[in-house]
Amino acid sequence: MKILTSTPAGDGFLMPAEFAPHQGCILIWPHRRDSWQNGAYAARKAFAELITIIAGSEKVTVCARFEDYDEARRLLPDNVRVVEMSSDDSWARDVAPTFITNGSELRGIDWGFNAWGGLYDGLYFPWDRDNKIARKLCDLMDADCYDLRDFILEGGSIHTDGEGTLLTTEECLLGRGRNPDMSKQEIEEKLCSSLGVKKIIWLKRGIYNDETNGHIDNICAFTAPGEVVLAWTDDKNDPQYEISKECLDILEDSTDAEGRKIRVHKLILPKPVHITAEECEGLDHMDGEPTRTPGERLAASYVNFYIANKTVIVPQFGDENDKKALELLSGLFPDRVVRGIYARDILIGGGNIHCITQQIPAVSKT
Ligand code: KQY
Repeated sequence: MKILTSTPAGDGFLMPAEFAPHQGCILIWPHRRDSWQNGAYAARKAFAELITIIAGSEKVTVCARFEDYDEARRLLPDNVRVVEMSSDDSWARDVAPTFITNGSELRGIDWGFNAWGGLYDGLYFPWDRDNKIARKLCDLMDADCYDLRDFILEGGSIHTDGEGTLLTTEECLLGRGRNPDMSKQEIEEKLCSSLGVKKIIWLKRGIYNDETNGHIDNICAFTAPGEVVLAWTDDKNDPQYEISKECLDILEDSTDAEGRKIRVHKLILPKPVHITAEECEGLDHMDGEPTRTPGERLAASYVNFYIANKTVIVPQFGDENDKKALELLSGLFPDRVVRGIYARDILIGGGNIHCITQQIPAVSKT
């Protein structure tokens, strides 16, 4: 593996859309006891169910700590690769490389990671194991690696359409905890030179009370070039209404890099989900992430789905809107089977299915 200091776009590389073909997917086995209740027991079951579905249509690699390796190996199907790797937590979307391609070669980007805001408003300390994962995975995948550790970015804060357009939020990328010394224009230039995009659509804020500072992947996602789903509520008394309406107005007023108007599909949210006292009891205190407070609203959203080669896997919350979300997404992904998995145990960790997965784009063999 070579470490590269040139720019991906200058070298002819770009980040494909998630709905383009994948050669694989990466996840990290959960273990952090202040993120996952009851020693991560229930979260591991949910991860295993998700991994089993994804492994039906792409090669899955799971990173597990030394002490968790045997259990991960036992709970996961034989066609899943389990590798030993240290980590601070389990958010592959944010700590694995962002993979880019020129069509025939795969490379990775190693962004800086500071646990969603560093010492300013980050979620745990230290985060140095997580910050080394991208480079280790590039090595494992035999992918040359761009060293962009001087720029703090998590994969959950960007979505691309593979045709030159990127979606993100100001709340996250312009927040003080990431790159406080860079202007909006400098950040745009960095995204364009790294990901091969030409146009950035900036939404203002993400899902209400999202501890990632409003990651895009919980509120809005491309389903095709020129088409997005947007997390939505019709309840004007919900603080989420104003946030989603603001996003809708921006999107409806935007064109993408190809000049297409954006078509917005409203993906209705579940009713507000709050953590219970019993669930909080199951979270252990550690030096680092503050534990949750009973009654705290969790950032539940159906937008946090993963698009695998043959399936789309969507979080379910035991809510009356679960089925509606599956129906809407089935219509938008007619060539894939849309499947729900019960994801409250992932949500308690602070994210969902998209946040724990990182796709590896397919490349054509030369
Ligand atoms: O949503 C994500 N991409 C990560 C969530 C991190 C939460 C840490 N408790």
